[in-house]
Amino acid sequence: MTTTENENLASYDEAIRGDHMIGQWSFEPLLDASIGGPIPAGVGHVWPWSMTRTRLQEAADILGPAGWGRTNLTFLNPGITAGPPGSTHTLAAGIQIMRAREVNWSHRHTMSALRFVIDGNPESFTVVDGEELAMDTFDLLITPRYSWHDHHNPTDDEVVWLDVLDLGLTLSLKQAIFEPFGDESQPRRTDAAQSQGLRMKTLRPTWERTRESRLPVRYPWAEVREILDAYGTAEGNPYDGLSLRYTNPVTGGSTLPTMDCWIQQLVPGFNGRRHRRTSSSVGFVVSGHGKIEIEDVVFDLHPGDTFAIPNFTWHRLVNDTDESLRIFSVHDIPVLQALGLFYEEPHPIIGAQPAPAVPGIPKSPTHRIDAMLDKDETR
Ligand code: 1HN
Repeated sequence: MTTTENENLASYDEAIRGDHMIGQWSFEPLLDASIGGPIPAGVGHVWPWSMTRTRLQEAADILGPAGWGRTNLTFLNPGITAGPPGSTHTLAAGIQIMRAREVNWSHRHTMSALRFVIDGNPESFTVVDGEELAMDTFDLLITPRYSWHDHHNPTDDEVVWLDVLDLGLTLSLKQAIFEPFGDESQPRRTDAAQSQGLRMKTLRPTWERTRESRLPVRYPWAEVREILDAYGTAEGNPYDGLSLRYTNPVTGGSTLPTMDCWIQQLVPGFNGRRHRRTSSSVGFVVSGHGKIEIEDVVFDLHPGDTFAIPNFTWHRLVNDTDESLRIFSVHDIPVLQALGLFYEEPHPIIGAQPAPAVPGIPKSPTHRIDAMLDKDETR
């Protein structure tokens, strides 16, 4: 284009801006920048436990009992400077403390939330839609979108947890709704036979429709640890190690419609391969030590550290110690899967492998039983 043509176009752009329009050609820089994949939002970052815990104690001292609020500090991604606040563009991880004898008043919101207890107590609990969920150390408690929740600590010890909300997602979709309950505590279900928890087991009432979403689930650590122990020294896959998804106990699907939770066990010597996903995630070191490499930055990981992996950034985990490294993590994968936008490099990893084959079936031609198998089975 000649200088005159350029000037003509520039003044035309300005003129149509006055009529609240933009030309397709103005998107070219954005389109060019998106060749080969989405542009990551923010940067890889680690919030070390020692700093986090100190800051949380300061907040507890300055604020006094939380009452209707929460003594919560949200982790902000240093590379996200515009749009909703968060640890990634969709997820807000934070650290929260409940003082001895404290109650955090009931409210609900369209943001889904979950709590991974760091320093718990079987007598402290959160109430989700009338269900009491104990907050013991390393338990995972789910607060699905728009469920009433209040937190209770009847003990003499502080309770601390990591919470993760789909804050950036819900805010950017302009779907935030908040409602205070108007009282300290919501009513709790007194009839045990009416409990949702009872209906999340393998036996369910024949005469009822099964509720599949908005379940107030508690995943007790004792059960998770038992399962991790059962896998023993299994290495899992070369990218994520032994990575297990907390499933919806009724459907077997994602933990929440917007967020998947994982527990990972990386055996001593695990040297993860680099990969990237269109999803973003936050992780929390439950136990052990290691390293995470995000793009070209290597961070040390210690128990209690929280880290953020932005969408579509190359990353890998390493355990260069002789003790297992256990990581709890949250991913916005279900949202992208639902929209057909989930993509991984260098190749599909999530759900890509068949389940273990039935042992001992002869491969002779007389056993052509493939038609009897489910699509995800091999013989
Ligand atoms: C919230 O309601 C809780 O209920 C925790 O514990 C953290 C961060 C942003 C907005 C609402 C809670 C939150 C939050």
